[in-house]
Amino acid sequence: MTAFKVKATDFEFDNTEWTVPAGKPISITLTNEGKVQHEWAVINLGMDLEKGSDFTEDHVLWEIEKQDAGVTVTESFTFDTPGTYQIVCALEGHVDAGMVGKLVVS
Ligand SMILES: [Cu+2]
Repeated sequence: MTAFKVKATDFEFDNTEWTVPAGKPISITLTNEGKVQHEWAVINLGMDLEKGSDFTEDHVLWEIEKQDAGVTVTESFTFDTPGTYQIVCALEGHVDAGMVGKLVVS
């Protein structure tokens, strides 16, 4: 299984681009090294946010839900459709503070 790790701090991810194969389960480990809650959400293709206030739950293809400070979780998901997906932490103010990235599924 393809696996990668993401560290979230206040207010960025330790990487801003990840590349994974389509159609295979991907294991993603999120560690929150910040002082406030963070999440790692994959936005549906064609629905990229320009600003955080544009966000609704309808934007989310899949996410590792918000985690408390100090917590590490591992979850897995299969991305069936190739494309470049926007990644955000959609908690209020975090997109605009810089918690964005992209996931390339190829
Ligand atoms: Cu955040």
